Formats: sequence, structure tokens, C-alpha cells
Amino acid sequence: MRYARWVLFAVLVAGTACGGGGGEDGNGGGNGAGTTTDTVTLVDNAFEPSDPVVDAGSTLALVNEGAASHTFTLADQDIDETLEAGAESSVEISLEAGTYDFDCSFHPEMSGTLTVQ
Ligand SMILES: [Cu+2]
Repeated sequence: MRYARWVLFAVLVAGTACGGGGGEDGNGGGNGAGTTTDTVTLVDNAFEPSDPVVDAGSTLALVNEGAASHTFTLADQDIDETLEAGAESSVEISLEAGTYDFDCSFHPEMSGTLTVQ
């Protein structure tokens, strides 16, 4: 009885030490504060990322990796880029700091929010 408890304790300690090692490193790829987005990829049917962050006055690259045509449209901001399948383009973000909803004119379910900082 006493021996079995000891073994269980040893196994628990070994397991904890082993599992703890890799835990901290996993967060590195996240969307950290201060990181801006270079490229928005259009796929069937979503934007990746759907929450890009850009600096005011910068240029945002657009790549359509989908099989269908898609648009990057900010309806109220005079930005409406149409990309055929496989096409690349870019838009100049001449907007004031704030958040702006965008979508695809062809696929209303494709939408996202652009943050200008
Ligand atoms: Cu679309």
C-alpha cells in the first residue's frame, strides 16, 4: 500500500515535469499588440485574417487564393477591389484611425473588420 502510493507520486511528478516544458512556447505566433498585417488572403469564402491591423497611409496587399472571384470592399470608403481567382492586388489605406467593416460583394458571408492605427 505504502509502496504503491510512492510509485503513483513518482509518476505524477515525472509527468508534470515532462508536460510543463513545452507549454510556454506555444503562444509566439499569435496576433500580438503592435503587429500589423501585410497581406490579406482571400479564400473560398473567407478573409485571412478577418481582423487585419494596418497603419494609416500604408498599403495592404491582397491575394486571392480561392477558386472564385472575390472582392475586398469597404462600401462607405470608396475601396472596392475585385480579384479574379489567383489574382494579386493592393489597396492604399488612406483612412483615419478606427475600425472599418469590409466584405466581399459576391459573398456576403465573407466579412471582416479592418483596424487602422
Ligand atoms: Cu467572395
